[in-house]
Amino acid sequence: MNMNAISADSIKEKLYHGIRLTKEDGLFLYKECDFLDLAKMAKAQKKQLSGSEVYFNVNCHINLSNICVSRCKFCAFGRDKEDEGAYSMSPKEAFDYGSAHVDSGITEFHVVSAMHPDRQFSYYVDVISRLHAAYPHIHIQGFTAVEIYYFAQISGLSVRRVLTELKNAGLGSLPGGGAEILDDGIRSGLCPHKASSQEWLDIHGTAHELGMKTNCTMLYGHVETIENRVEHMMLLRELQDQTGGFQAFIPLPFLPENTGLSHINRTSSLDDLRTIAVSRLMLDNIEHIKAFWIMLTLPIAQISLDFGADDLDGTIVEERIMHAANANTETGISKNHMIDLIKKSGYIPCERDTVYNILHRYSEGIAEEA
Ligand code: V47
Repeated sequence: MNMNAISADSIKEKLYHGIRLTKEDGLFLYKECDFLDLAKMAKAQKKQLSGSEVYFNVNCHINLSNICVSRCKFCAFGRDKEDEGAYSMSPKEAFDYGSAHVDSGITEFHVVSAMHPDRQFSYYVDVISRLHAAYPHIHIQGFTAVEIYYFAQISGLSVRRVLTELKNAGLGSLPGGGAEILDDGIRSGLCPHKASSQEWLDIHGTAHELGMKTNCTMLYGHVETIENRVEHMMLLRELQDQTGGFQAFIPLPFLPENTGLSHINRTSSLDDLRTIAVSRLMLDNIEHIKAFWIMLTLPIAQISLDFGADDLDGTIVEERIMHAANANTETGISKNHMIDLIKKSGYIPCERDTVYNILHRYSEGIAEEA
């Protein structure tokens, strides 16, 4: 008998003793592990980290523009300037859009744009400054690392300086987008004009050094292999060992409709749930795994809470990037709907702010664990 063979039992044993899983363990979990064994292990890890709590926030996405010079193959959102449906908000329009949603109790503006051909870096600083000056109590999470990289290119400033100026204007943290798959072979086919894998990682490392928390994502279900996915997780884990600045990992299933890869089938729900569970087990140093319901759909996001996820993102108000690729979900849901979904899964809904301070625990009617 091969004593070194990987099995669900050998992985359980490692988890029990707090031993870090290897790349080979990750490949086993993806390719061979029984689905329900995997779910059990991931749920146990989730319970150890966050008990019965499941987090969400009340946020408003502001997508400043869809005019983009990058035109990544996986994206249905980007347009050329002269294309039908191309838009770009002025700083005032962005401010008015955000302001219109302030009374609904949001605690976060989630500001993401595109690599716009003409906007100067000062435009982005202006947008953040206006929102922050008027609503200093609302956290602004904004600009993926690829946007930060682009701002450095168009301004001639260093990444550190770009981040510092945005932080001084009121930017609180960075979202996790733009990571796609951290493999330059894959990136050269998928998004050749964007920051490389190392540049993406370095920008997050710099943000962490500047005291800004960030999230990280993985876009999966296109041309990558399972090996690419596990290696992607290990690169994130490595950076997190050094900086501790990642708050949450968000696996994003690729939505092929209206993209340059529309011949690819949408991921299966089994793959989505397996990816959530594997990430919970591999990313032992990232506290939260977010099930982004906009792409997973609400029912799968709800089930993912038993596969290791502990966060359902936000109420969102109006999401545009995924809906350009026919996400087949609402563009936003109410807070009560979010609370109800989490409660019906047997978990305690906890409204959080962007950096995971708990604002309200909705524990009525839910049994607390001893
Ligand atoms: O980087 C674009 C992805 C990301 C498609 O940090 C697509 O909390 C699937 O980063 N199918 C942007 N995915 C969104 C993002 C994000 C979303 C939610 C929460 C957070 C967070 C961050 O969306 C892009 C890309 O990976 N994306 N097009 C598509 N067709």
